[in-house]
Amino acid sequence: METILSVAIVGVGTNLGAREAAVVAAGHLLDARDDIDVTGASALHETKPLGPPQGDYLNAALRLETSLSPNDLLAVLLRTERRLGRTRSSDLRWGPRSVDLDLLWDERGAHESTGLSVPHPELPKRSFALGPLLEVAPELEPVYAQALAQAGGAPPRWGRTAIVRRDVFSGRVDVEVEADSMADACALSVRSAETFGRAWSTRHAVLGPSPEYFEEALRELLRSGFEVHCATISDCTQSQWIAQFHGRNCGVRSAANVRLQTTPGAHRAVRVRLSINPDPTGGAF
Ligand code: A4P
Ligand code: MG
Repeated sequence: METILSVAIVGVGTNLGAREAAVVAAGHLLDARDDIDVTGASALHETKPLGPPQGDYLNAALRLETSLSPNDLLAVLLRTERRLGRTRSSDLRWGPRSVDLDLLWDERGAHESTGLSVPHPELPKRSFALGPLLEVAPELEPVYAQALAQAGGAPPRWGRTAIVRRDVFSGRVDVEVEADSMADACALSVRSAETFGRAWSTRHAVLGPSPEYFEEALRELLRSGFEVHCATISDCTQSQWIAQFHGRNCGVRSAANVRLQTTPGAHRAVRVRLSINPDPTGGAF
């Protein structure tokens, strides 16, 4: 029997802990499921909190194709929040949260049941939800563009710049980034190394809380014949990280040097320098 897939738009909001890593990880965890394909992700937007005084949020939207019913999709979203270590610093309404996944819109139309209202009832009032939503679902402009204008327009895009250098002769890649937390910095640095575009498959490694584990896991993969050019931190509690690596089994073992150097950066920031040197004889770092 043919599976019917429906488009759903999920809003992601986070203002505690490793904010960027939480958004990226939410996308990866959802996409890893057989019954969900993540087909689009908006830019990240930094937004002022709605609700009691608290830190600024990062907001984004994900476009999904799913065979799940809206209720089953909501259950997956709530489970994914828990897997990402959702914590609340208080029980305040609209208080701070490490990750919040809301079902903003579903192509099957309005849906009301116990514990679920779609479209999200607050959507038309919130620029932090509407801006990202229209980026991944431009076909909804006729419905929501006016509401977005009334809510103050799309919030500013947020992004950290990564400095990526690649030596074409040796293949060595150096990435320097600065981010709010170690997990964010690692996620961003390895994601930037990936922009050199190679094919990947997936592997997982469970890591400890310190960056040395991350470095060692990457080195292991390269030794076993995987070219690793993307890694995401899919669980970033302080005691444990689960990293997801994407790479390609190139069949050629390489004893590549991987080095992750971390130093305190500017206000609230960690600076990470990731170096991947595919030729172990190509000189020391
Ligand atoms: N629920 C009903 N409909 C939905 C839906 N369409 N999507 C129920 C997701 N959940 C839905 O949510 C409470 C319950 O809402 C869920 O169990 C589900 O059954 P929650 O995430 O446990 O609690 P919450 O998020 O604190 O409550 P609420 O009212 O959903 O808050 P919102 O609307 O998610 O707002 N400021 C900025 N700048 N950016 C933000 O992202 N987010 C919030 C939270 C406040 N301020 C913000 C942001
Ligand atoms: Mg919510």
